[in-house]
Amino acid sequence: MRIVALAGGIGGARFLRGLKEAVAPGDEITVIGNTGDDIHLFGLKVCPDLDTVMYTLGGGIHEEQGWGRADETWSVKEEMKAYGVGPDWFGLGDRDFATHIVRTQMISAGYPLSAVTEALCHRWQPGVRLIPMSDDRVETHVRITDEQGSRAVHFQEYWVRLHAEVAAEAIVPVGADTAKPAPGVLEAIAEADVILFPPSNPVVSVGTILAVPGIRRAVADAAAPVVGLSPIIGGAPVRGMADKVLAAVGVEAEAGAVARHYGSDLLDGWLVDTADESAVAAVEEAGIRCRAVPLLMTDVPATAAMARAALQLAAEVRG
Ligand code: FO1
Repeated sequence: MRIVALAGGIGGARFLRGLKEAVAPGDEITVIGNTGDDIHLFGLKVCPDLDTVMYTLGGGIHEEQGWGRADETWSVKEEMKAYGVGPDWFGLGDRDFATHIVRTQMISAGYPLSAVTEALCHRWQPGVRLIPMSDDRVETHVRITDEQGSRAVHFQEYWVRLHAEVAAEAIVPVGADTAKPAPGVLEAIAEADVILFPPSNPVVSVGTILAVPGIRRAVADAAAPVVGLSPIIGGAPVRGMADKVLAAVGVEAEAGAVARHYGSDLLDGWLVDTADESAVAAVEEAGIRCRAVPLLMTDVPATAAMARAALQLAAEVRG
């Protein structure tokens, strides 16, 4: 079976670890990774969501953080600070720097991001095919108003330095409108037997992938059933601050509202947590098959059970 997942960062990567446990030998998983979180720092291109998937599935992730490497040291970061060269609010560790140096070196040599990602994955062997949503530069910016007035800040500054504490007035994936799907993205979607939306951020992760011209249409037209898993449980995001960016696009932080935000033209099925059983009827009325199952990714077996539930719902939808 060919499975395609549109994944963001921490939630997406953790789900994929369970999906790998749940699938049968011979099943192939293709991950279309969000690159809107990318940031250029110290002359290096950092791809947080691609790296989180690669490190999580490759065994190098810092488990508690969900991002960055395990067993990190911070000498380079400390030396940059000693030179007074910022920003110092984004935690790049020494091991992680090596990934960004290799990536930037290959891009400078003319390799597209998709080829660079494939090369980095040769080392990590994530057990999935990881393709960036586009080889073109897309960087999500957030419009805010604070004591410095109304301005746009890079998503990472909004997320990491500002802790999403100020209201997001608009979320803009800069460059998305002229970006092209990376080689293999549209083909993977067209050939998929199942398409999954993991419990990633529906606005800045899955939403950004869908904003690349051609991808939303490809998913909507795909023969494969499309099943998503709610990143919102009991009216709040499990992790991260998805509710902050949902508000920016006028979507209530509620399991059923996220399904309706994606819409029945995209989604055939939607899993909500058992705490949100009451949302099932409204999602079904919106034309999306809905089931309530435990969605807390407490460990790999729990996540594998979620993934099996999603694959089961896809089979039901396919009929
Ligand atoms: N998240 C934080 O909350 N603080 C950090 O200092 C931080 C550094 C960082 C470095 C590399 C990387 O790949 C991810 C990093 N993240 C950090 C997470 C990142 O902001 C998020 O994972 C995604 O962009 C949102 O899913």
